Amino acid sequence: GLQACLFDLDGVLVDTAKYHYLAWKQLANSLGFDFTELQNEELKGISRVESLKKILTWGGLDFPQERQDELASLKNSWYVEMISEMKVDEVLPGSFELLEELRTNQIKIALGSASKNAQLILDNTGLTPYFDAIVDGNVVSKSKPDPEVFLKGAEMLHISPSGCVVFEDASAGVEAALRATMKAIGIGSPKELSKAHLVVEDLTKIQLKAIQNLF
Ligand code: G16
Ligand code: MG
Repeated sequence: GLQACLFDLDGVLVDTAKYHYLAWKQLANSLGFDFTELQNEELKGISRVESLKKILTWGGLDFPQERQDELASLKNSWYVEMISEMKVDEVLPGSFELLEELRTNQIKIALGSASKNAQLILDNTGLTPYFDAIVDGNVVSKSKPDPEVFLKGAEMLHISPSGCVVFEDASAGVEAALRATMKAIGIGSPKELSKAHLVVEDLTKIQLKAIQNLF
């Protein structure tokens, strides 16, 4: 049965994608090109270095690794400035209610995010106290769809993958959950997340009963 829930951060609990987009856009503009919000969709769930590589390709540019590292940390400094202002009201609807319900029912809770800034976001939005384990971009070496981020989470909770459910908004994240042999609940469009066991619009649309029914 259900023993633990693992949450992606961006796109599931908070909407930090808009800040990533603004910061990457600022970087692209400073290099003399632009990219669309549709292209930005491809960056969701992808690590910082991989995102930069994609963006440079869109701009028809290539730089030595050293310069790429500089550009990535420049983007990150702008991004960190934006998320430093985040408050509790930026937590997506249904998040606190679901986390409370899980806690009341002794279901373990972990974070499985690609972001190296996850702790700052959790702290600023009041989410930190809900988490029994935090796995973020500082501790994983392989990006989603590799299952490492979720397998590490289950391991830290001392729970077998078969008792875990993952909440994900990115198809690479759903794939990572399936490769970890966990249940996957997609947050967003059923078309893009068709591999998930269940897809809901947002966390207001899911209750403990429905999660337990996946087992
Ligand atoms: C998030 C975002 C990605 C971002 C990645 C790394 O992942 O969806 O767009 O590139 O983290 O973020 P940072 O530059 O802060 O390390 P997730 O896994 O929480 O959806
Ligand atoms: Mg996400």
